[in-house]
Amino acid sequence: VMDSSPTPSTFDFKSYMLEKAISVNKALDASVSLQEPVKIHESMRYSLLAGGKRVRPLLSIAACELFGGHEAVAMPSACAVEMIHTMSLMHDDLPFMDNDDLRRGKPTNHKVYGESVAVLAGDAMLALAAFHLVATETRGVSSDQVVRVIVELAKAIGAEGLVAGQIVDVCSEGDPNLGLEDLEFIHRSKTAALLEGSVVMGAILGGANDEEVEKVRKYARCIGLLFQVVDDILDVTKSSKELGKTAGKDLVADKTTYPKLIGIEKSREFSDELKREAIDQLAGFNSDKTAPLIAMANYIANRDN
Ligand code: GRG
Repeated sequence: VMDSSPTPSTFDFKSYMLEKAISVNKALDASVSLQEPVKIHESMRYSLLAGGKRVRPLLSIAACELFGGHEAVAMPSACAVEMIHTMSLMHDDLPFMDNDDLRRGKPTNHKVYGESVAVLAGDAMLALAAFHLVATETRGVSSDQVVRVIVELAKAIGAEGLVAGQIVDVCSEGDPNLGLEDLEFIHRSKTAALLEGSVVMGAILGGANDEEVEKVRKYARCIGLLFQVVDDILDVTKSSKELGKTAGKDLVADKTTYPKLIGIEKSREFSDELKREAIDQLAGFNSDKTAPLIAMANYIANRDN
């Protein structure tokens, strides 16, 4: 009997990622139409469809599939997490935040549409994400599950999540006394919280019980921090020119990073440890179905840009 389910040794992660990204892009394209007022919808579509690796939606879908849920069940919440991610980048790029001219290889939203539109398009996308979560109910998911999913996303976005990370980051810019604990708080909030939300939302929609949810939550927290530690290591190992930031902005010099605080060797050890801890969480599950999440941990650990 032919078995098409993935096993870690034969699993083709590249094809899996590509295939899922295509379905996510299709769903995102359908989620915002060019209706009136055209300007805001154009601006939303510009950033939402500008590319990006679609890591968060993919994590949601993979976590849902781990517990036997179908891709279609996780798709609305997968779109919602990508909307939140995109709007956070749009706001982060604004001149009074991180002031970036380029994002995903294209001019940033405010460079094309202006600052007011970029703020409002981000706000509208936040609201649109909520609509998509509720749309999940039409796909055979109970209202209890939907409520739990909404709570997860709200926690990941707000002053305990993305916003917490951003405010501490903004307020500590250039602070030479920023320590390891502060840095970890910023990373856990700015990056890990939404990755955690993405995985947990997918797991809930797939029918995971509380114990299972907590296991994948731990997996997600580890890969979230891993993502940032690897990012910090790459900051050191690749030239600042490649970072595509505003010319003249001194990026590497005044930024607190893991290598700066604990050195490159210890940073690499820490990232190995986080990867191992992430994969350990998946040990008790059906090994055929954990392949995408294991591959994702490896991908995040080994990426080179
Ligand atoms: C969320 C209400 C609300 C407000 C936004 C501005 C802000 C608050 C938060 C900023 C958060 C931020 C910039 C986090 C960094 C996230 C991160 C790791 C980005 C890179 O993610 P990738 O590599 O990017 O997945 P692509 O482009 O592939 O999607």
